[in-house]
Amino acid sequence: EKEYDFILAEKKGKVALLTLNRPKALNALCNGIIQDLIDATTAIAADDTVGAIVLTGSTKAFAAGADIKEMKDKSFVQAFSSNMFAEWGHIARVTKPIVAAVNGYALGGGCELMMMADIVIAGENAKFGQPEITLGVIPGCGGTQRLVRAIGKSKAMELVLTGGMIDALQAERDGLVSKVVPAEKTVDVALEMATKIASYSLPVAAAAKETVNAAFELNLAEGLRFERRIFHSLFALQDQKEGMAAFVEKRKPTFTNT
Ligand code: CO8
Repeated sequence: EKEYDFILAEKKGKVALLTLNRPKALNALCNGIIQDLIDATTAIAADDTVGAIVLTGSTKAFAAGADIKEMKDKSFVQAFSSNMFAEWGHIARVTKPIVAAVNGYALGGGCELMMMADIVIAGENAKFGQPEITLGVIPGCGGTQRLVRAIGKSKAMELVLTGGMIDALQAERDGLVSKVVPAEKTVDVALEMATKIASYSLPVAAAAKETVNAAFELNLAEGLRFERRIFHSLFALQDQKEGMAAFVEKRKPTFTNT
């Protein structure tokens, strides 16, 4: 377990629990938080004992967006030549499954970070929105792209163009989150789900994640072909032999990530 400035990183069995921890600014996503997240997920990638990640914030805020104070005086040239926010893509490329446990505000970059996770568990008090238009900008980290794929054009347009918020139940109806639970249970439910995911073969879970994510990039014929090829490749794993043998022998499988 390593110390970070802006996040807490703990191991709960086979799950890494990452907690955004910048309470004074409602977890506004300054460069330091992002760097900590990149460093922590890089360490997790190299750790065979971790099978899944839970990403959470505080009771009041998952994250209230990119840090407005940090970016407000930037010039176009500074934004462009530093390719501002490009480094966020790292989180979307993490190969281990990420369950986001969201309480309170998930706004702007906070909502965008959440959409880089694979599954979202929301507390009843969660609120989601893309308020960038109220600041004179637009979403810059997937809010115009992932949100449309998640909830469709009209609902995404409404959030992006009005800057308004939706609550947890609306987000569940819209398909932005998979489950709504009492706020005090959000992290436990996410940990339970991540623990289940981490009990399976690591390479198989990574293959499942990559293949589902390919649905966002590929047309149907290419996606089905990609799926079938990945499926074929899993027959090279000991864990496929073990999983199927265990079924036939009516016992629990012991996966070895090989
Ligand atoms: N950036 C910097 N500081 C923030 C942010 C933020 N996004 N959000 C809150 N804070 C700070 C406040 O300034 C305040 O600090 P201080 O005490 O020093 O004044 C502290 O957090 C507490 O906030 P409030 O007093 O405002 O708390 P309230 O409970 O009254 O209100 C809200 C909570 C409604 C969430 C309110 O804080 C708010 O509207 N925040 C801004 C939300 C927003 O507009 N987010 C979008 C940011 S822009 C963005 O994300 C662009 C994305 C581009 C790509 C992103 C990639 C990461």
